[in-house]
Amino acid sequence: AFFPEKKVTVIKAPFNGGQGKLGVEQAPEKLIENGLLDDIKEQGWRYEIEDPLMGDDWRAMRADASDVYGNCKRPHMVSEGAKKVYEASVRARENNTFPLTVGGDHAIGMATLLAFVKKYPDGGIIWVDAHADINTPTTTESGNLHGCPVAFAMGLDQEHWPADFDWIKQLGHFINPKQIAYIGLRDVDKGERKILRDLGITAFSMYHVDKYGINTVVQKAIKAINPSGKAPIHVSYDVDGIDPQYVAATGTPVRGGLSLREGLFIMEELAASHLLAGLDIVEVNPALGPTKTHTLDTVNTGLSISRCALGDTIL
Ligand code: HAR
Ligand code: MN
Ligand code: MN
Ligand code: MN
Repeated sequence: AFFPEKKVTVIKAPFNGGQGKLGVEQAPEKLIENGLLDDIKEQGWRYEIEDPLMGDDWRAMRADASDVYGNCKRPHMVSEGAKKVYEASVRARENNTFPLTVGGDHAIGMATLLAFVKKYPDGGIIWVDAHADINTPTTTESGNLHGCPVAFAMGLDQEHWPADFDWIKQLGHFINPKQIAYIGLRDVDKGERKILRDLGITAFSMYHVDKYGINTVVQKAIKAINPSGKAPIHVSYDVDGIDPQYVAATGTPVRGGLSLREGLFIMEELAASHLLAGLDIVEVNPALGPTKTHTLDTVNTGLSISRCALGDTIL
């Protein structure tokens, strides 16, 4: 087992700089209010909390209109947020605790992935999402950096990176295209499609989920990123991978997503494999539910993802 002490580090990442909508920064508190920590305890884990973004004036950083580089919106803010989440994630990895990072928007995924491969250079990554989040500063159409974290973690298009991200170049490690697999894709930009093809990245869209079924897709994904069958696996879970009928309170909902059960099965299966070694839960935006019920459904979906991840046994 990777976590003999059964201890979780809950990394709060109330970050909103990777996209345009306010409210996503409220998610860590909302998840905690609704029982995240009690769930962790009930499942037999101890926990500690890291709050790496505390103390900085993110509101002011967000308001700084000069923080633009080419197409990229708020590169300085995103870099600062990612750096702090990276440092907290590295600490958790050094202590051999299970990092459960709660966003915030998905821009912070670059940080959790980079910390994961620092500890486990041959680890596998599963990215559950409607989106591929592999735009580069050159390909991004929206300029929102939550659409780019995988490209930064891979070191793609470095010539065009804002200087704010020099710290990533200096780490001396990136993730490798062979070590990541996607599940749930259904809204991929043209430039992203080309990157996925050119780099031969394993990607299971909703088409594949329908064609093969979620169990086969998860097995194929694990095999692709973890040929030895022994490497740890980190999951970066964008809740918009799940259909908006269950997850309405999110910034970029896309119809035709994973059912709630398919979405939870992914985590149940990874927990059962004993390979799961870290989880991000991102893009819950409590401000965006059309009704309170929608928001609560979304928050509860996030909590269910966490419980499935930490549950050793299913019954
Ligand atoms: N591909 C689009 C872009 O780059 C949309 C990205 C939406 N991102 C997230 N993360 N919600 O998955 O802007
Ligand atoms: Mn800067
Ligand atoms: Mn998404
Ligand atoms: Mn995402």
